[in-house]
Amino acid sequence: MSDSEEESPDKQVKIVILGDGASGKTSISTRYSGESFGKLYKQTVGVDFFLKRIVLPNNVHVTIQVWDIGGQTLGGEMLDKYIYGANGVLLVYDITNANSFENLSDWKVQVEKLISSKRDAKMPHFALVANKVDLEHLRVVKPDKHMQFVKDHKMSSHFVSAKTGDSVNLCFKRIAAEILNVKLSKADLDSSQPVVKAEIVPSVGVRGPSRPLSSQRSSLCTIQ
Ligand SMILES: Nc1nc2c(ncn2[C@@H]2O[C@H](COP(=O)(O)OP(=O)(O)O)[C@@H](O)[C@H]2O)c(=O)[nH]1
Ligand SMILES: [Mg+2]
Repeated sequence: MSDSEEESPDKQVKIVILGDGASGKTSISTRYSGESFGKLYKQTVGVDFFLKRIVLPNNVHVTIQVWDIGGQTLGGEMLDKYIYGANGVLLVYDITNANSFENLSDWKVQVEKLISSKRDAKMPHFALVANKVDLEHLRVVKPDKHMQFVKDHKMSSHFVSAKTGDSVNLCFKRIAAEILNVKLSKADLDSSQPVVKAEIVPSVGVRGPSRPLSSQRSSLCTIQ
């Protein structure tokens, strides 16, 4: 399984999580960071991030950086730094809170504006993430509204529960695969099983047990 591990460096994918307060951004990232082999979570002036390694089909090794904004308001300048270099943006809403859904188009417009104002920046992959599907009985955002949004904005579509862990791994796996143009098999897509292999890699500034990640850059993880 690990025969080619030393041969090619991991691909790097930066994913940022946006959405209204209490939609479950932190819960989703905590769930994703903690599900496999412990977690390493670091707070940098209100922004939490962690790195997680997964293996996609064809032995594509990926280090995913997941960025979760802390409790602060995400102002323009802060958002700019936060989304800098992002390959993927999760727009998270709470299915029991209509406002959290309505506000997502503003989040998206803000990100698009910031990115298109930069000459060399590439538009990230956008993913619509409906969280708290365990609260189906309290749902106020109908799935067809969700699907219409996905269609209108050409996004990928995800239904998760950070509480139960339902589809959280799959969500990140699908997004990473899409960003890297890796095809997932039907079995991969159907499965809500944990990823084939995942581990948390040491954070920036901490030396890894085996090999340092050549592409770890502290500048990526510093927000002032
Ligand atoms: N039932 C349920 N509660 C959730 C879920 N995700 C988050 N919560 C709760 O929603 C609240 C806000 O979550 P949090 O992750 O802090 O939201 P954030 O402000 O977007 O980071 C907390 O009380 C969580 O326990 C979920 O999937 N199901
Ligand atoms: Mg939070």
